[in-house]
Amino acid sequence: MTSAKSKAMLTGVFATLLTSTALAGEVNVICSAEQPWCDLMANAFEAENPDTKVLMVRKSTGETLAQIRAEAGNPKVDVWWGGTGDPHLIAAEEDLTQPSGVDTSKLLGWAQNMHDISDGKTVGIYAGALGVAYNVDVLEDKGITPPACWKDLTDPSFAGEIQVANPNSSGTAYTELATFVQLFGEDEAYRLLAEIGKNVNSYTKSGSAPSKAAARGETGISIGFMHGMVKLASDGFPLKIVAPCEGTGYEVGAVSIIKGAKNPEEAKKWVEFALRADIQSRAPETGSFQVPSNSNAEVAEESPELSLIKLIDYDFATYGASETRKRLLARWDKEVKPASN
Ligand code: S7P
Repeated sequence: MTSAKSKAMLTGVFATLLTSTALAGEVNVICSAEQPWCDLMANAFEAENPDTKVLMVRKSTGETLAQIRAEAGNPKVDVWWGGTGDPHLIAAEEDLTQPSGVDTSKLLGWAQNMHDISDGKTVGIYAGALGVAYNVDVLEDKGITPPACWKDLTDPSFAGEIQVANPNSSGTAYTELATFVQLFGEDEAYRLLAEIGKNVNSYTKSGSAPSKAAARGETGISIGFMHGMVKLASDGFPLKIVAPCEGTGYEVGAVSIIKGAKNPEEAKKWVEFALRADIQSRAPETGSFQVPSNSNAEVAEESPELSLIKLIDYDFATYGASETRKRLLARWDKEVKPASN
């Protein structure tokens, strides 16, 4: 082969490589839902958008907030999908996310509310109520009476039996902390949480871990979202779910586009995709039984019926404010964490 000819061929190969790199889009997503749902979303998005590669990692909500704070100015992430709404609202307030410009007219009121209070920087994708689960076999074997109320969890009969996540890393546990403050007032909330802390065997990083541990019988009781507990019970684990007698808080899971996202078009496409009724209706395929935010999406039979649960009027504007979270977490670190054994 002459050098001119081989040079021409190389140029051709090189040009093809360059063109294909330039054509292929990508979207970097942090997923704060459960892994199977994250995987379904990534695969379904790629199937519809064959030119776009989804690069996804799964992280808890508090961890994600810490990452996007650290990367502000040079974001590596385009979209944050899933996870409890308060940290999404905090990211919006701290100017870490940007308005998506999506149509929210098909969404239920609680999902639009997230959009309204964040100036369009986040939007609700699902809702779920907080509750308590217990392993029937574990409590029966130990002769422990199951709890019915939040306050019951302070009872010494539950010593070493309760597992819950750490609200610094977990959105689920932050929802619990904010729920206690709204139900009982701040000082009483911390007193109760410290009392419960004496019965806690572990503060986990992820919010779904305690109920998985309770399902396996590694702990008697867990605090978490009821939809996660329902999934484990429907898988056959001996879990019973309690809607605490005092009432309970709930999450509005959210999606946000990171400010300065390197792939803004793909990011917006992702948000539109995530809000679609047909896409939200697929969550139960992965055992995700949150209530979907699109009014035309199918609600799984297994999804806890929120209207039958005594829900508090969760104040997202207050508990999704940066200053509130900082103050509540500092107090939790000082008064609750050290109380555990
Ligand atoms: O996907 C299940 C779920 O309960 O996990 C999310 C949660 O915020 C992420 O876990 P962390 O508590 O570890 O942050 C919820 O939004 C969602 O419903």
